[in-house]
Formats: sequence, structure tokens, C-alpha cells
Amino acid sequence: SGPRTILLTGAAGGLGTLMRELLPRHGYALRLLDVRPVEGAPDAIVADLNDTEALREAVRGVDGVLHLAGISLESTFDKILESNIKGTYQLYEAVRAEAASRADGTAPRVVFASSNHAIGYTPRPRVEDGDPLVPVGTPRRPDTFYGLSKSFGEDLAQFYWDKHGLETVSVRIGSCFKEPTDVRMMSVWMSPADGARLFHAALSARDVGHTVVYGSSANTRLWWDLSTARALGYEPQDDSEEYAEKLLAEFGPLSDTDPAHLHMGGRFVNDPPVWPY
Ligand code: NAI
Ligand code: 15L
Repeated sequence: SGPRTILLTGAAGGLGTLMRELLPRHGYALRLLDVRPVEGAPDAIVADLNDTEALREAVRGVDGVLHLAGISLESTFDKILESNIKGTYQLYEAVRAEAASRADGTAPRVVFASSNHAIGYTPRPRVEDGDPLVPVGTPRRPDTFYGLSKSFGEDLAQFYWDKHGLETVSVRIGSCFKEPTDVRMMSVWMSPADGARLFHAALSARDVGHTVVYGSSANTRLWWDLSTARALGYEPQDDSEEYAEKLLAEFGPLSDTDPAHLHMGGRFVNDPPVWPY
């Protein structure tokens, strides 16, 4: 039946660039979209998520959408509203129109890049002292307007499943970078290779309805319950522990007083926000 075609939104970004390299190895053909040109990809669709006609064309015939596009850090409410809240709504409307136009009853599956910042004010569990891993059902406690937009995106995904039967896996990504760069990140790190494994599982598992999963590697210092991710067939292969000696020598252990060390969202919980407005 040939490779499955996936629309990758946010293809010019950090994660998009990593996934452009890794997902074809799992057998996907990628159609790329970003508001910025995508380096080395002249065929990429350069369009804003709020360009409804471009988005409608972009989802035509695809088997799934890996929705990474959006502002990926704290920003003003108005900017978050446009790109993350309205933009994600427009994506679902495009997918709904595409599904309605198909005679065979199929619909593109969405994999939504949610974030740990949807639950950023949740205290970090002291797993080493017997605290349980945090389940996906923990109440959402966004730490920023950014985190609020991810919380909204998860609700949008649930709504489009309940109302229109469109399937989504919402992945609450921890930190998906080549290497963890601080002590908190050892608990929430998702190696790029594990990221590709998880997105592949999320795109290909059967009957997901709307499923929420945490996106991380099999870290020794993990804070999250990965059972819903594993139920999709995800088997993480990496562990941040190999960086522990170096990071602990540089930063020392997590403190018991700094809010950024007491909450899962790390620096995002600090007020005033550290990210420039
Ligand atoms: P990034 O900021 O490097 O990439 C985001 C891309 O989205 C950019 O290329 C940007 O041009 C594009 N974009 C923004 N607004 C857009 C719009 N209105 N229309 C079209 N394109 C738009 O972020 P990164 O790190 O690649 O993250 C990708 C996604 O994963 C984001 O949604 C982010 O919130 C989420 N995420 C990433 C994590 C990570 O560790 N990298 C952790 C948790 C969530
Ligand atoms: C996110 O949601 C951001 O998009 C990413 O840049 C990292 O800051 C990550 O969370 C994190 O919590 O480390």
C-alpha cells in the first residue's frame, strides 16, 4: 500500500527538523507546512495555520497530521491566541472538512504536540521517596498562557472526537532535544529517536479515540506514568541517566526552595516569566 502520508505542521522548527529526518525511517512520506520557509525543502507549504484555504489543501488525502506548529514558549496572550488556539481550531476544521469529503469513511488521525506545561504547576513527585508517577488524569494546571493553549488543544481534541469522531493522540511532550541540558530535564527528556517512536505509535495504533500520553524516554528519574503511551505500542529505548554525572556536577541536585525545581513546569512557573514578552 506504500508509505503513509503525513502532514507535518511546524516543519521548520526544532522538533520538525528532527522529525523530518527520523519519521521517513518509520515508513512515512511527509508533506511539510510552516509559516516560515523550510530549509532544504522547496516543496514545503509556506502558510499560516489561519490561512484556511491553504490548510484545507494541505490535509487533502493525508493519512494523518503531526501537528507541531505553534508558538513553543511563553508569549503574549494575543499571539498565543492566534497561533495556538485559533490555529489549532483551524487545523481541526480542515481535518473535519477533509473527512466529510471522503466517500470511504476514513479520516486523518491527528497527533497533537501538547506539552508538560499544561500541567506545569503540578508539584514534581518525589519518586525516590515513594511518590507515585503522575498519571495523565492528573488535573491540568497550566503554568503559562502557552500551557493554557495546550490545555485548550487537549480539550479541542476531545471535543472533535466526541462531536465528530475525529481521532487524536495528545502527546504531553517533556523536553525533546538532542541531549538534556539541566537536572529537571533528566526527568522529562524525550530523545529524538524515542520521539519518532512515540509519534509513529500514535499515528499507527488502532482505535485511539482521544488518548493523552506523556512524551518522554525511559528515564531513571522519570516523573510520569507512561502506561497510556506504552498501550499504543511505544517502547522507549533511551534513558537520560547517561548524562547524570555531567549535569549533577554542573548544577547540583534539584533544590527544595526554588519554585522552578518544585514544579514540573520548571522555569515556566517563575513570575515574572523568564521568556521575553
Ligand atoms: P519551534 O518553535 O522550534 O517550532 C514551531 C514551528 O511552528 C516554527 O517553525 C514556527 O514557524 C511554526 N509556527 C508557529 N506559528 C505558526 C502558525 N501560526 N502557522 C504555521 N506555523 C507556525 O518549537 P519546537 O520545539 O519544534 O516544538 C514543536 C511543537 O512541539 C510546538 O507546538 C511545541 O509547543 C511542542 N512542544 C515541544 C517541546 C520540545 O521539547 N521541543 C516540548 C513540549 C511541546
Ligand atoms: C516546551 O513546551 C517547550 O516548547 C520546549 O521548548 C521546552 O521548554 C520544554 O517545554 C520543556 O519543558 O523543557
